[in-house]
Amino acid sequence: MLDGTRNKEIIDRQFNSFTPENIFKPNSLHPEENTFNWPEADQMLDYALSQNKRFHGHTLLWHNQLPLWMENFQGNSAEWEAMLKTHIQTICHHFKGKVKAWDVLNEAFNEDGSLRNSIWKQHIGASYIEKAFVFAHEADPEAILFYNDFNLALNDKKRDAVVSLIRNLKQRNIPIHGIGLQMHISIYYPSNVVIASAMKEFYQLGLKVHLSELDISLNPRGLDIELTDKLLQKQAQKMYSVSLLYQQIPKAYQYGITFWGHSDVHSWIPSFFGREDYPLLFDANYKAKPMYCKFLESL
Ligand code: 9MR
Repeated sequence: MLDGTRNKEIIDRQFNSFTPENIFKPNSLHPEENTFNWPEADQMLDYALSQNKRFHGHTLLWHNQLPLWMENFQGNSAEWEAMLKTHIQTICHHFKGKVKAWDVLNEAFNEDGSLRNSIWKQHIGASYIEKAFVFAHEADPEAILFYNDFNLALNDKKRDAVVSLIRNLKQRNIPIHGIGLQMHISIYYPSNVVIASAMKEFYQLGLKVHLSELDISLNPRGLDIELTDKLLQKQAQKMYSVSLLYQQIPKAYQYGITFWGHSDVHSWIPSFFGREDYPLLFDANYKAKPMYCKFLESL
């Protein structure tokens, strides 16, 4: 039986920043063209703020978790752009002054470095990216705006594509302030050297670095595993190294580390990949794992 009190206690006591895993995504916040769904989102946000947490909005745009009406939207490119603007600005206006930062755009690139053929690219063209950042900035000039993606440390081609996009946006003064390096990593890879050099490449562009969506898989290949202390210690060590490397970034470029959940029982990984795994700080009984202890030790 899951202990709700303990769950709440962990959330309240152990973290200083809050990111909604799903309810700020387009299908949840904007389910029909003229309907925005605020109550659940407001409730979560108000709770987080009442506990003095920073709130990170995830995510204004993505190719997944889109509402059907948006996928089926009919119109020319000007109408698509107007729809994109309304989507972004209605949401940013609603949460203005409360959501500190937004993942404006999530996972816009393919693994080979080409731009994903999302509905936005198809109907507006590649310029949808700069438009999205400009729209968000117009609606909430104080918000810190992020591009967020996975495998940016592991995959040079994808990282190079994102770096060149960001360089281009910055040269033209498009408001982009941070990079979310999704840390869906494992005890085996990417190496610490590769993670450190990816962080450096992005902060040297003048971006705040967010180690976002962190979880450390013990079983990336989906084998039959036995959960041994040795595996848990390896995971703890990886956490320790990543945290220390992060702290070597100049303070002005540190935005924070976000875990993709707190207890193994809530992780997206086992059900999504259909494998046994234990990627988070607390076990299924909300007991702190070695990963938690080493993380604390690193701070
Ligand atoms: O953790 C999220 C899970 O509950 C959802 O079912 C899933 C839907 O695709 O999205 C998960 O979160 C994703 C995040 O929004 C973007 N990066 C990848 C994450 C894991 O899929």
